[in-house]
Amino acid sequence: MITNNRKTTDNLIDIENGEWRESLDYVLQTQGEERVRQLLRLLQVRAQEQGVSIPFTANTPYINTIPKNQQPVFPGNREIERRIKSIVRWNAMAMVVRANREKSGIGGHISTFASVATLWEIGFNHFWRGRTDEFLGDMIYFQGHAAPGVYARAFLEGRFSEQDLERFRSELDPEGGLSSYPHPFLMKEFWEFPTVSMGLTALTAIYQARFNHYLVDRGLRKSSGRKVWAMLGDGEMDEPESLGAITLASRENLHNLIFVINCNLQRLDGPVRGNGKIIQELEAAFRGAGWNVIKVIWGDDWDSLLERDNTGLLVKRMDEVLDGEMQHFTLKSGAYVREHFFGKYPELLNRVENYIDDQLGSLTRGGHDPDKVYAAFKAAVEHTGSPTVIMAQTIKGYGLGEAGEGKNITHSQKKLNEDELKEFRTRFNIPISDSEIADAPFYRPSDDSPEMQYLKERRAALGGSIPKRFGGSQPMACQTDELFREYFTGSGERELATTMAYVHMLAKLLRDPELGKLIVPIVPDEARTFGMESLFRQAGIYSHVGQLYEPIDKGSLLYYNERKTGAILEEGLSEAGSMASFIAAGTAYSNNSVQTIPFYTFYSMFGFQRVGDLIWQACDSRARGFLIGATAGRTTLAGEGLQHQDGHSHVLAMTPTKIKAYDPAFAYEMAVIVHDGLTRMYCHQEDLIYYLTVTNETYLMPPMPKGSGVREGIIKGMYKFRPARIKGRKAKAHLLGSGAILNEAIRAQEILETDFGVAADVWSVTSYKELYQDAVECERWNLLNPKKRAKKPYLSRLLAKEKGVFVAASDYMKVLPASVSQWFPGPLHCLGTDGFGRSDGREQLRDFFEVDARYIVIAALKQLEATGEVPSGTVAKAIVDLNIDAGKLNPHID
Ligand SMILES: Cc1ncc(C[n+]2csc(CCOP(=O)(O)OP(=O)(O)O)c2C)c(N)n1
Ligand SMILES: [Mg+2]
Repeated sequence: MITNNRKTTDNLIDIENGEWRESLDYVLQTQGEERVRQLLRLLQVRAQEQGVSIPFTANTPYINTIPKNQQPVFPGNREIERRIKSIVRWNAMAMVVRANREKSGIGGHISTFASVATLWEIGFNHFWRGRTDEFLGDMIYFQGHAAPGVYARAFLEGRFSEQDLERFRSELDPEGGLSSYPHPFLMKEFWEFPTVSMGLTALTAIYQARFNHYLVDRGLRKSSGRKVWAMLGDGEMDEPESLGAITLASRENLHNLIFVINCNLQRLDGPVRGNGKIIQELEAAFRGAGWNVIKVIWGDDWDSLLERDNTGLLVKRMDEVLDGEMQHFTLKSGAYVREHFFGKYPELLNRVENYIDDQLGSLTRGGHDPDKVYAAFKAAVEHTGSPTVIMAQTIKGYGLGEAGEGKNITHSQKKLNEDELKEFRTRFNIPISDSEIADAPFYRPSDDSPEMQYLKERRAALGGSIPKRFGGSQPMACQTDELFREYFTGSGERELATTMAYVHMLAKLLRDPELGKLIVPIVPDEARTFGMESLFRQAGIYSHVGQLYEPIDKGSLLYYNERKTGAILEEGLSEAGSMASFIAAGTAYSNNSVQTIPFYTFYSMFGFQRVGDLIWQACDSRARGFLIGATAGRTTLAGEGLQHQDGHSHVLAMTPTKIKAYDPAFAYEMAVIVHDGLTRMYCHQEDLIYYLTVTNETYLMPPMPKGSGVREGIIKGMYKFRPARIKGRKAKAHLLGSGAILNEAIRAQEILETDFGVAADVWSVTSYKELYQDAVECERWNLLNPKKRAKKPYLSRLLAKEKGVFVAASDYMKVLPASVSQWFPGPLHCLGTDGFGRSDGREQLRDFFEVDARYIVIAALKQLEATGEVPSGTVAKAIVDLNIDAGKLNPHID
């Protein structure tokens, strides 16, 4: 009886469900989509009014966003495109296999491109436009470790020879090789965007798309409809940077941006979400953030099953199947799919009773179906008002069969044995005979073959081959130092910090009729800290929509002024986003044919150590521009303590070779350096990045000392700032200071001369990195050219005639001066700020880190005592006289 009652209830529910569904179908057919949305919204509101809470879900069912009946007709020749794709697949695989035969362990990836080939081929044949005289081209960020697929296509297009492919990952071959991943630094005419540090692609692509709008809004480029495509991996989306800026993309209505996430459900070690569904998780995140989401999950052969799914049971099964289970459905037989996928519900099992096992075993994924992918790409390029993300389900290692298709080991598979090569060849129908197969030869059809004709015709129609990196835009005329002269004369009676001088200089450059329009000031919510708010009004804060509200401080001179033509990229609290903007602006000379000049000003602590990988990427991108680490110096930034006081960014700046790092003390030094940067980067077109630290300690800015070597010394890293005032003494010390600590060296000079009768020269060291690089260059040259006259490092030449002892003090770690100690003519004592910062005053900090004038004095006396130039006991006495606590905390360990 109970069973019968339940059955009746179930029946009624089924009937009711059917009626609601039919009503919806009817409304859709008669009144369209918008009316359906209205009604659903109405019901949702009504339910809420009655206290029925509807659980939030940003997910749509686990089916394709574009149903079969809305798919456009595929405009290409499916058969020829499949042939081309198969050949690209073969060559991409063969180049990795052969590279690893040649050099075991050289690496490379087969399975990623195998999964993404259809997505890319649809892009290459139908969507991705190259650069022409009229159009700058679309910007495609290729998933980095699928690079063999791009090389293989370039080979078919005749851009690379067989020998080139043989030299994949043999870059040091005398003929040059193909780099492992996309590196503009290594292949500057080919790759445009370095993409292989996971997470940075999504971030940089978003800011690139925004920067393209910025250029148009500032009047530097015409709107052209170019798109930014980021081809991403599903595992890669776990990097915080991947999702970290997606709300910016929707907020800024970046409909010029398209993400394509290759959802092969696997990463390196195993499934991305074995216990869940990565596509659904990402869908919720992107929809929540306001993106247009297009899911391409199932291939064509599922359509008829879905069309007959009147009860929604198939969709329910699709919704519940886990990604970890999907791997089984790839690897195992059709019988397994029948039993475990459809077999969960008897009704579903019935629906496939007319299917043979082979059909069920080969039910395709959306990302391998050209029609579905084409439909998604077309919808994405036509979409307006928001960015689009396409999530395409694919199979990792597609086509590798036993060698790794869908297996957890597939990411690292680099070798195929003869049988596996044969299987691959047969599956993709590549005309290579059994007798040749063992060599995994490359294959290119003849030029007059239908495949080659088609491929060339398609690329010609889309503006030529991609990727292609362009060298640059018109060099800027070399600047005289006219703009900078006012800084050479000193600040008179006015105390200034180098940050203030820098902001003054930036404001001046922004006002310059030639330079001003090219300068891109970037700042992450720290402009007021650096005293940059005067630029708000002068240059404006960029906002695509202008300012829709009246700013609260409108009445003030320095009000928060947002405008469409604003120059300042105020990125909010995102150092990573700011760096991404820096890269976009710093590569505009190549990627946008306009030579913009970024000045990215940030809290120096949150530069190299926070976004070091992006700085590395900027160098690989061949970006040019100025990085300004403000409120720098472990002891100069008082009060802020351990997490803010930077005493090591100059050490980190040693790592990327293309960074020129300076720690200027005075406004004139900064002026000389900025002038040099403008000249070398924008007039001589050198791919460099200038890093300058500036501080907030105010003091009098002296005029530039006279003498021919000063300017050269500033650029090369060191010059004599103030010679000893007492002459003819035996005891001689050289005090080297940098940044604000130069003032301590000047005070130490005074003490040494007045209290100890020791003559002391003061030197300003603007860049230990420059000194170091020059010296190691000379050493290297001397090593390799034993018969030629030895070169002398700048540092050795500068100090050749100097006698005495040397003390170097800076606000950075001791390793910085220690890196050049071997080129000093006498003993060098390094003082520096190793250790964690403290919140306290400048004076206390300099005592704590042992970098103030007193420590410079005792370090000099110590060495002079050792050489007998001051009487023994001098240091001990000085420690007492100068009130130094020898038992104090040790900054290195405490
Ligand atoms: C920051 C970073 N960490 C680690 C790696 C090494 N790595 C390269 S590819 C990869 C897995 C990528 O998986 P997924 O994004 O899903 O790409 P798929 O190969 O599956 O398409 C890893 C861990 C890297 N390149 N960058
Ligand atoms: Mg993956």
